[in-house]
Amino acid sequence: MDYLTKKWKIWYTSLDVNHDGKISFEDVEESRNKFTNLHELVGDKATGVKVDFEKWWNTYIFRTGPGKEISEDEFVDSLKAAYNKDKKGFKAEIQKCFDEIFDVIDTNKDRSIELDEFIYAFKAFGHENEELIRKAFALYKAPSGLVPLRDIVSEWVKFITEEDSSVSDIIMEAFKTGL
Ligand SMILES: [Ca+2]
Ligand SMILES: [Ca+2]
Repeated sequence: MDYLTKKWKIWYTSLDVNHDGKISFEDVEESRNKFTNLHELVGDKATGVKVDFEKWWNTYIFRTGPGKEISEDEFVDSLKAAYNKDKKGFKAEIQKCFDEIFDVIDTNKDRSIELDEFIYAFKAFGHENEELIRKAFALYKAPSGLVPLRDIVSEWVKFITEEDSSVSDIIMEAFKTGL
């Protein structure tokens, strides 16, 4: 459980887009604005992405109520409760969580993530160090430069749900670099 708790805290920090120490609706606004600006989305596409972002945050991140500021303790406690109640159900929820966000991040809808999509996604979530983002992308060892959506999602699901710290974990490695 300690290992999972440690990773959930890293996840919490990674979602604090404006780096003010808490997750609030401001992080939703900032992430979706950055994302649409970086991809230069306009009109219906921009609106669709903004709606999808808000829905994702409300469904999976604001665990105490839609758009309601959530502290690190509340976030971790809520994940812990869900995990302890039903591990299989928790894993299924996290699978959906990352399926949904990567569907949005895959802007060209080719069911894979290329370097630019990867960089824009991390930048949208407040991670600006492009060198570290590039290094993290390289961890996927994608010879074609395209990481299939299912591979990228399964790594995130492992990061959030795997309690065995001896299992190799790309996301954990990436965050260890200071990403
Ligand atoms: Ca914040
Ligand atoms: Ca893509």
